[in-house]
Amino acid sequence: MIQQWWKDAKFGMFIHWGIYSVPAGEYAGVKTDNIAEWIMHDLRIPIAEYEKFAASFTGEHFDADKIVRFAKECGMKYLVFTAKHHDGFAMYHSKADAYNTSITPYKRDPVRELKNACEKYGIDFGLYYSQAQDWHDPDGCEDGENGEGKDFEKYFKNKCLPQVKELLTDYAPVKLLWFDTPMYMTAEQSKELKDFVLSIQPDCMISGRIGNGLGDYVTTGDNFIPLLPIGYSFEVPATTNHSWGYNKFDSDWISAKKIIRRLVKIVARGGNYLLNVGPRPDGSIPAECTEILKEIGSFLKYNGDSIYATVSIPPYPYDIDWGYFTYKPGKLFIHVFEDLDRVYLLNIHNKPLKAYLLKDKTPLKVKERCTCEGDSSWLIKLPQNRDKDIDRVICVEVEGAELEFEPIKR
Ligand code: JFZ
Repeated sequence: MIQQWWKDAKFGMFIHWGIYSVPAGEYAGVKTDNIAEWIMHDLRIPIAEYEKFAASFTGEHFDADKIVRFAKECGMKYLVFTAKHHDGFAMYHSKADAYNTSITPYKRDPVRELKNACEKYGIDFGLYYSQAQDWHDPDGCEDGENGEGKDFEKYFKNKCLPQVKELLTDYAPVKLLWFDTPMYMTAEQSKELKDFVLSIQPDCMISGRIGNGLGDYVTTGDNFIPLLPIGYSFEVPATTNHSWGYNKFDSDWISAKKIIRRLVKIVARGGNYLLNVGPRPDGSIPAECTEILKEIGSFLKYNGDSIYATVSIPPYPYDIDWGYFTYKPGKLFIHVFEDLDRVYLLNIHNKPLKAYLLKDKTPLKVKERCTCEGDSSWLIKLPQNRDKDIDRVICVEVEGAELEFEPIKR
């Protein structure tokens, strides 16, 4: 069931870390042109060859405490870590399957370390688990194969369910299980998995990609932001470059400005944003990525009230191209992306009581007037944007618990 902590959180950290970070986008002199964690599949690397990457997985700079503290400083409220990706390698000390971090020189258990750090810093803890695809298990699914000669039930009962059980019991409470790519799973299998999770942890949330419409919310395609309210809670998973797992060639970083504005857009439409980091095999995170996250953190430090615990609102009847609205009972936040010297708005029904720039409380005046056509209007003059803020957030305290837009009159 959807939980309030998740609805209020809005912004989380996704971590894709596994032995795919060792080849980091290149195997035997061939570069993959797809996301790096798919290299085993895309370059047809034989299991015995791929297993060898475990020997170079050193993790000496992996510091769960530092990562979680950093996520918190950047304004992230929850964390989702890849406990097992499609390559079948478990990133924790699994008793159900020996193919896990114990066999690497790193040896440690990052699920344990991240869980402890999340508890320490008050970050809600979630785990990613590839429930259908497993390219290491002879009976796991693989994209593009029809499963001939495979006994999926065997994999499902002998690896998937036992590992899910381990995760839910040894690292409890897991607040969110992020299942992925449910390919070929029947409705019965998705239902069995869901019931199994809930029998162990009734409060555990389940991502949309458990399959067959059984998730607690919709997981959209990467960076696909719904245009209109879809009637369900949703989460947009996304990267800061292209790949989820570390890819040494992927230097096409997305600017913090773009990411901050995407966050605002997603939150304005009622969704959550789960933003990825892909550590190197030594556990370090590329500086380009941490710089982007820091900038988002400095925006949220002063403007977080316009993001966290906001609620979805009806669509504004006009297509404004300079920003977005977010709302929580009694407070309308107007996000201004452009260097406007005034904001003029029609058809907001609620009475404005008080207005200010959110980041420093600079008082602003809302001039109310009825247009010749009888529409209500607000005029808010803005001071110069000396700091060149990516998003200037105006907070207008309003009457009424619900935000109401008046329909466009004929
Ligand atoms: C999946 C994984 O295959 C990928 O490696 C990564 O973990 C990502 C977060 O999730 O990739 C997907 C799955 C579904 C869609 C897009 C990428 N989709 O529905 O558009």
